[in-house]
Amino acid sequence: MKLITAIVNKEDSKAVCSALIKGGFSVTRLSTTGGFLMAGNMTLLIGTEDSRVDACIEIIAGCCKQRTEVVPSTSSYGLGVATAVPLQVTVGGATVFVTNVERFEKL
Ligand code: 2BA
Repeated sequence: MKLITAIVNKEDSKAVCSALIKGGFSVTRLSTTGGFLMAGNMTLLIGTEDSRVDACIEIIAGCCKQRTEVVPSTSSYGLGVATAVPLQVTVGGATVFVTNVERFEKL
């Protein structure tokens, strides 16, 4: 068995969850915050058999888009002079980790 941890954009999370549930997967959603942009995202936990991992990732990939975010960034020119330069960052579609599950119990 595997645990799939998928960090997805908040805007995609409803569609991903619906598609995963329709595909017969069990999903837990956690509201999380990205450490770089400090913006809200959604982390999905999906426990599934090894044979269904690729199907799960395909569903996630089909629902998650890449987006460009513009974030303020400060550039320093020395002598105490600094200006705010907008920085473009490409976010997503999804960041996915697949880990082995040693033991799975429903008590
Ligand atoms: P954030 O940490 O807010 O990162 C948002 C986007 O900012 C990232 O998109 C990436 O394009 C950029 N970014 C992140 N750290 C950076 C850095 N040190 N320098 C320059 N640019 C940086 P994604 O890679 O698509 O990641 C989206 C979200 O997925 C991240 O939000 C974070 O919550 C999570 N994530 C991504 N990689 C991770 C990892 N290796 N471990 C844990 N969480 C991760």
